[in-house]
Amino acid sequence: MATETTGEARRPVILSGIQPSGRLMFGNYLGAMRNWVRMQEDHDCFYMLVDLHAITVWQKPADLRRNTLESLALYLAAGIDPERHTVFIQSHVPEHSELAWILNCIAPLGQLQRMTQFKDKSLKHEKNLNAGLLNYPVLMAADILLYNADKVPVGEDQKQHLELARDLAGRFNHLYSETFTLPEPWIPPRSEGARVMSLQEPTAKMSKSDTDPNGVLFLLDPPAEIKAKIRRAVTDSGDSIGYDPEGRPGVSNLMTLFKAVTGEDFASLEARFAGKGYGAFKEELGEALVAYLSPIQQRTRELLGDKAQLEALLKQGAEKARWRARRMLDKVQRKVGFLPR
Ligand code: ATP
Ligand code: LTN
Repeated sequence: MATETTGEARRPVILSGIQPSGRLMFGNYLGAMRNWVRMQEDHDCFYMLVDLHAITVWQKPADLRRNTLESLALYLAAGIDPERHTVFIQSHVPEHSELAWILNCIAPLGQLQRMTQFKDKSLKHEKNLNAGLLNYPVLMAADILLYNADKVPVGEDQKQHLELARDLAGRFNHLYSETFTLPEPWIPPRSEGARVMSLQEPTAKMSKSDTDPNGVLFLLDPPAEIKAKIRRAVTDSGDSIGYDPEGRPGVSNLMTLFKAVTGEDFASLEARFAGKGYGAFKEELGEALVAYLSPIQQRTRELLGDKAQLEALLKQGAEKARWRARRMLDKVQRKVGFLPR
């Protein structure tokens, strides 16, 4: 693990980000945000909104602006502390794009073309098959390596991108000299939300940009909507409650949500709802989700009421991040052979 020369013991660095490509949903929360909050105790954390990544898919400018600010408010409402840690918008720190360019020049094209997300998104966005979609994971590697992050808390879908970040770090260290820390992914267990599934199509992951909003539980959905979405959620044939993600993905997904918001384990849920059918289970789950999300929603609304304060926080976050990022980028540029400015 790299050490800083400040004299203080270095706390491990955590870094992660979410795309403001839509409104944040429960998969983002369980796969990422909730763990970010927990990791703040004993780590030095960098949490971003990755707007440069978001525009690899067409974003209406007004939506991008709204989603970025709303997501920032949700980060804070969920418990992220911008005073003790660093919260910022990716495009406010131009060093990310600068390092991404250098890493692009050592990234094997074949490996980028084999990325699952690239293949999926190219099929989905055939009419906007841009180079950003291919280079997406290189920019993500730049995000991580700029801060020498030790651990990157993400959902399961990001595992392959983390492997690329490690490969690029290793390749740069080998070509030039020891520079970057090799980052480790930190992925929660499946039963705790590493891969929350769509409520309408439980074999596909829940995704904030899904074209069917019924499949997605948005963090800011009004209570009546949350309950209705859970009532309409696709379950499996049969009517018993049992955890089996392969065989019964629908009910297992709902059980994961239940456990996440109440802490009740699967055995207890199975016993308590035995013989009661899906109806009673879904009603209780809807109530539990509303109870869990209401305080977060309330706090988000309050924060969004003071835009000037959010903007001031962002300014402060960008300054903290830039200071760290600049030092690393200077070192990298020197090693590559660029003349100092
Ligand atoms: P998009 O739909 O625009 O591709 P997304 O909703 O899939 O976005 P991202 O912004 O790509 O979300 O991901 C942000 C974080 O949320 C990542 O750590 C990712 O692994 C996690 N995440 C996304 N979807 C899920 C999910 N269904 N279950 C668990 N974690 C998820
Ligand atoms: N690709 C990530 C978002 C992301 C990210 C990062 C996550 C961009 N840069 C750096 C962790 C660390 C996603 O979740 N889709």
